[in-house]
Amino acid sequence: MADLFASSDAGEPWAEHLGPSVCLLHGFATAQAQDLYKEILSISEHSAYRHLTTPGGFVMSVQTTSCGTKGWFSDRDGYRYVAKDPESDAPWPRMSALLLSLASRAAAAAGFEGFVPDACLINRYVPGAKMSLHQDKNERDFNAPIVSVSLGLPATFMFGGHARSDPVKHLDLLHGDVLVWGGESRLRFHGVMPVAPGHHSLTGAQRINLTFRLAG
Ligand code: MD6
Ligand code: FE
Repeated sequence: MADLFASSDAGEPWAEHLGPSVCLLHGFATAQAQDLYKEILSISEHSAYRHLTTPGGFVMSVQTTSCGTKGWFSDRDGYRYVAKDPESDAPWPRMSALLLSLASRAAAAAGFEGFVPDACLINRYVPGAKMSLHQDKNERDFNAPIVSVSLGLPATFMFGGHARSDPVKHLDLLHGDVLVWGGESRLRFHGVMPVAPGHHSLTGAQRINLTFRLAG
């Protein structure tokens, strides 16, 4: 369980409240990281990582796959959730009990009880990959939070406001960290700065991010 008073140096998970309905759960996923990573490898063997194209025609630098009953997808026709992997026309791999329980427990630790995601977006960042500022607004119900799990190489997360031009806070997201945002912060702009070169003992030269959502 997240402990507000534990120190990060002790390697114990601890919760940091960063604003209304925004909580950074330091090290929340560290104990399960190896099992998570194994599952992610197996998911990517069924639904391969791919560079998606934005509606504007840009190829994203991150590589993406999904699991769950819905997967996030983007092409010239827009951003959306789809029940099947458009590359294989097969359903996305199922969301395992390990993934579901991690997402629900993290949401609860951040004050969002009863979160049951139906979509888990998996992003792979190699050094240089980034994600521009955006809002997550393809989901049907903005009452559910977003739960974002970081594995592997560290990244600098940008957390802005409700307008693209609002000032941005920079957060370091390390291996095992889980960031949860919802409520009045659910539609805040966010993004990821280019990942710096490096090596991580579990993932090698990659950052993996899982984002759990209720797409609806
Ligand atoms: C991340 N990803 O990869 C954060 N949002 O660390 C996102 O914020 C995100 O990858 C909406 C759609 C796709 C994404
Ligand atoms: Fe997002």
